[in-house]
Amino acid sequence: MKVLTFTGKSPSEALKNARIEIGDEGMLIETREIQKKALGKEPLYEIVVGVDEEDVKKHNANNLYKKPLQNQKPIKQESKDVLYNISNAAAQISEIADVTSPMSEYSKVKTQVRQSEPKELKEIKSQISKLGDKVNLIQNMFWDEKSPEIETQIPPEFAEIYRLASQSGMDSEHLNDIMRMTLTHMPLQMRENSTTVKRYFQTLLRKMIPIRLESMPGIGAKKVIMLVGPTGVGKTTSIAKLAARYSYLMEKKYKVGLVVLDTYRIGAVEQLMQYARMMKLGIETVVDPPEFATALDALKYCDYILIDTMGSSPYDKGKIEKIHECLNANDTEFNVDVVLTMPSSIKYDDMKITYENFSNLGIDTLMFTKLDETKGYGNIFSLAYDTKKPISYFSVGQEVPEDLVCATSEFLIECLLHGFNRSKI
Ligand SMILES: Nc1nc2c(ncn2[C@@H]2O[C@H](COP(=O)(O)OP(=O)(O)O)[C@@H](O)[C@H]2O)c(=O)[nH]1
Ligand SMILES: [Mg+2]
Repeated sequence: MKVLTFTGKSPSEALKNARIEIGDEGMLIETREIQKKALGKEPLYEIVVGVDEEDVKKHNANNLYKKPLQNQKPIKQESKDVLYNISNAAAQISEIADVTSPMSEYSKVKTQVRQSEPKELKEIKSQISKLGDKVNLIQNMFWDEKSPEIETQIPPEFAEIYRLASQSGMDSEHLNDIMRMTLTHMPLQMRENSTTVKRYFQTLLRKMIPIRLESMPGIGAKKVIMLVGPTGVGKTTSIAKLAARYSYLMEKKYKVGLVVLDTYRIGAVEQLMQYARMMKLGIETVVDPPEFATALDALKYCDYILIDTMGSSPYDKGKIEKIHECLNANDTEFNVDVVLTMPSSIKYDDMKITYENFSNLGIDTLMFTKLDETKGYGNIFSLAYDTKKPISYFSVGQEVPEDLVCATSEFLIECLLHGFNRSKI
C-alpha cells in the first residue's frame, strides 16, 4: 500500500488537497495536527491516506472503503487535538463537498439525534424489559398470596384470566370449579403462555353457558312469551322491542298480540297501550286470573302473543302468586314460555334471590337487561350456569326496538372478559 500525506490549515483543507491529487479513491488512515495555531503561526494539519489495490478490496469487503474519501472516518485517531465527532466530520464534509449553505443548527441537531437514537432506544428497551420482569415478579407474589385455595396450585399464567373473571362478579365457587376443570383438561404446553390460557378459558366459558337460540313459530303454531321479574327492570320496554322485532324487523312479518297483566298501575298499562297503538297491535288487559285464558283466546289469530306482567319486588309474593294463578287458569292449548327478566347491574346473590322467588312460575329462559349500565357480567354467567336456565335475550339500552340482542355465548363472554362494546352487537 502506498501511504500518502496531505497537509492543510484545517483537516478539511488537507482532505481537499488529497482529493485534488487522488480523487475519491483511497483510505483515510489518520488525521493529525502537526502544528498548533499560535501567535503568528497558522495551524497545520496532515492527513494520511493509503492507496493500494489489495487494501481497496479488503476494505470494500468490510464496507469501510465503500464511501468516498471525504465521508470516511480515519482508522487511527491518535491526535487528541482533533475532535472527531459526527457533527464535526459532517461540517468538514459539507465544506469539502462545496455545500453552499453551511450546515444549519437544525441539521446538526438532527445528526446528533440520529446518532443518539439507537443508544437511547436500547436504554428504553432495557428499562421496559426490567420493568416487565418486576411487574411479573410482583404479580406472582400477589398471585401466590391470593391464588384460590383449590387442591392444585394454579400457575401465574392464569393470574390475568383469574383477575378478569373474579372482577366480573362471577361466583367464586364457579370460578374455582372452572379453574379446576381448566387445569385438568388443558394440555400442558398451553399453560405456559397467558394468551393461550386466556383463549382456552374463553372457549370453556362459552361452552358452559346455556343459550336458547331464537326459533320462529312453525306453520300453524304460535309462541306465547311472558316476561316476569321485579319492577323497573325493563319488562315493558323489552316487550315493545320484541313486538317490533317480530312484527316489523324480521324478514317474515309475524302477527303479534299483546297482553298486559299490569292492571294495578294505570301508568304501566298506558305505557304498553301506547306501543300497541304505534305498532297497530291487538292488546288485551287482564285483571283477574280467569280473564287470562280469555285474553289468549282473543289473540289466537297471532303468531306471537307477548305478555307483560305487573311489576313486583322479588319479595312481593302476593303479586307473583297472582301471575301464578293466571298461568294455572290457562286452559288454552297454548304453552306459555316464562322469561325471568333481571337487570345485569345487580349482584349475583340478589339475582339468585330473585330467581328463587319467581321460580315457582316455572322459568323457561332468562333475559338480562341494562347491560349498558354495568361493568361486570360474571353474575349473568353464574346465574345461568347455576340454574342451568338458558339465556334468551339481552337488553342493552333504552331504545325501542334496536337495543335488544339475541343471546349468544360469544357475546356474553366477550362482555365478561372485555366489557360491553356497542360496536360488537
Ligand atoms: N339503560 C337501560 N335502561 C333500560 C333498559 N331496559 C329498560 N330500561 C329503562 O328502565 C326503565 C324501566 O323500564 P320498564 O320497561 O318500564 O320496566 P318494567 O317495570 O320492568 O316494565 C325505563 O326508564 C326504561 O327505559 C336497558 O337495557 N338499559
Ligand atoms: Mg312494566
